[in-house]
Amino acid sequence: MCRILLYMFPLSVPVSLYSDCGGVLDASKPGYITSPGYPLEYPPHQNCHWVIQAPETSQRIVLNFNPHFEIERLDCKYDFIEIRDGTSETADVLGRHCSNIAPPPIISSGPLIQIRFVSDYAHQGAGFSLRYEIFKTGEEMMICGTQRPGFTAPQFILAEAKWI
Ligand SMILES: [Ca+2]
Repeated sequence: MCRILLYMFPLSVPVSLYSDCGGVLDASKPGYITSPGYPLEYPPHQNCHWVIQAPETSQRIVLNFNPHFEIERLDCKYDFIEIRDGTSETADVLGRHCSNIAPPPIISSGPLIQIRFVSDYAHQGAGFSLRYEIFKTGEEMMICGTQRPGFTAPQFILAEAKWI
């Protein structure tokens, strides 16, 4: 079957249709993963597999999904995105998603996370887009700190003092 297809579709077939999904990614710089063709309809018969890796064992990875999310529903049986907490095939499932509601942020417990995207032969959607980066526990606290009125008041006085 494969051989026949190769003969029928010589080298002019866009390679990206078959090879632009999956890979090993380094989380030391934030990046994006999308389903093939996003935000256009993903092709049928996809089986993409990504592994995202943080440089240090103490680090964790966070995935943030674009709200524009559309994967064939029906119990996430035929098309789905699945996230696992590690690289093994039996690693804990952090989420398996479909339909048009983007998952909330997903955080790994360690430095490795794997993502699978599967589609069957019929009924596609826009797919998904997610941003991956190293999870920083201090970030939320810093944001809260700068928003507190107690912090802005002294800064304001200092700024005025400079002008005088
Ligand atoms: Ca489908």
